[in-house]
Amino acid sequence: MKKGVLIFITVLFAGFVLAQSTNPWTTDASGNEKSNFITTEKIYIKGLSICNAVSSSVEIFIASHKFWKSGDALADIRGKAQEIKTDASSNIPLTLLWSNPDAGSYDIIADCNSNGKYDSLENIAGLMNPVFIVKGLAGKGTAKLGSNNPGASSGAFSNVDVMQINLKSEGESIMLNNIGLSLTNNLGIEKAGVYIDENGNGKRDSGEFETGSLASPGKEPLLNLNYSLNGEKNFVITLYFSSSASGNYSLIVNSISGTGKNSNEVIKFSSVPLKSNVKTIESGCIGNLALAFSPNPADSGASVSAKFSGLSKCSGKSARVQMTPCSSNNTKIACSCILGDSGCDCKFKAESFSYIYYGCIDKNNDKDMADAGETILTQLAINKDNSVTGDAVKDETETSNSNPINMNTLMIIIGVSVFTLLLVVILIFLIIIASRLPKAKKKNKEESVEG
Ligand SMILES: [Ca+2]
Ligand SMILES: [Ca+2]
Ligand SMILES: [Ca+2]
Repeated sequence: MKKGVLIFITVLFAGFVLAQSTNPWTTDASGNEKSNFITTEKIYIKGLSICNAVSSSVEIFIASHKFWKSGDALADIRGKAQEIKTDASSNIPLTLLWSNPDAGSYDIIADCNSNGKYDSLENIAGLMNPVFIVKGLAGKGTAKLGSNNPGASSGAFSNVDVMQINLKSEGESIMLNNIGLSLTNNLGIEKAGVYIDENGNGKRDSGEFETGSLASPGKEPLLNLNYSLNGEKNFVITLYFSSSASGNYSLIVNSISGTGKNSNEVIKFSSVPLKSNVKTIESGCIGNLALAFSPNPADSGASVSAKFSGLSKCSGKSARVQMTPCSSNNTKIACSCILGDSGCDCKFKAESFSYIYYGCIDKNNDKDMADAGETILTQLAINKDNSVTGDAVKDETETSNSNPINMNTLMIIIGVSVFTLLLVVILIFLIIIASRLPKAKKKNKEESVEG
């Protein structure tokens, strides 16, 4: 091939006289112009009056599409430029250009003067658009229930991990777009969420992020996701319930959709629908009892408001503030109230000393106040100026020291008193017996003498 000064046939002129959109242009194996390929297709090239009529061959570069400037270095995406023999009229006959193309957008540059650089007018490709595009083959997405998919269960839950799904992308990364669900019952569901189950245990743990959610979902909600799936990953679908929720809840995953990162194709995951187990939500009392006093600290003898909170589904239940432990039989109740939807308030008179009070409720109706969330300890401090004992009580041990006589102490006192009384009675009884004994002996003697 001749090097040096060459006279170029201008791109514009060649493009104008040709039916093809670029010169040279890409084709299929039969020589039909084609500019969109997939990675499994072979790409061919044809051209007309390339560079000039003098040269018998031309160096063709394939490079990623860009806006070329004169002097830009040429590097072929295939590793090496391709020298193609031209015919007597400098036409490029139908020639195989790339047999195993990579996905991307490309330009074709004929390096007419063989200097390894792009020179003005050499770029026979279109300026703004790539000469040809290669798309990756659309990947594959498969879904299945996770190996730690939650089983059926029941309880007064406020939220439940209902399903673990295992998603897998093959061929390319898939940007997850959405999950289509069917809820057997959506009454009382406040939110549906999808979490990345990093440790694969089928539960939503702290630090496992939400990748999609929907408030107040209907019966057929579509949950939008935002996650790039590359390989295999577990996800947990969680339902959140309001205090009015009760009954059986389950869901069906009807569709999972994403977009292929290379192919840009919509990918529908196979192996759906997937069905969850049934979760039974009991309309019980849930949450942990919280108790706050106002004012706190208070003046000695002041009216103090006790506010219960932290519970849901507990309407109608009685909560109380007492000075003795919730589990003790001898309750000394400061005040009590009936819970509404968001708690309840009651008032009592502050003692003259700081004190740690017990907040008590029987959430599960088992006649004790010893279950989780049924007891709370809250201190009411007394302002120093009005305080009899001064410092606030620090803990329960100290509390018992500064509290008034409790029932146990009273019982001990009564016990000791009864015991003492009994001893006195026995002593008196013994004295009487002892004083009558000599007389009886004397009488017996007299009777035996008479006999
Ligand atoms: Ca050149
Ligand atoms: Ca987890
Ligand atoms: Ca209980």
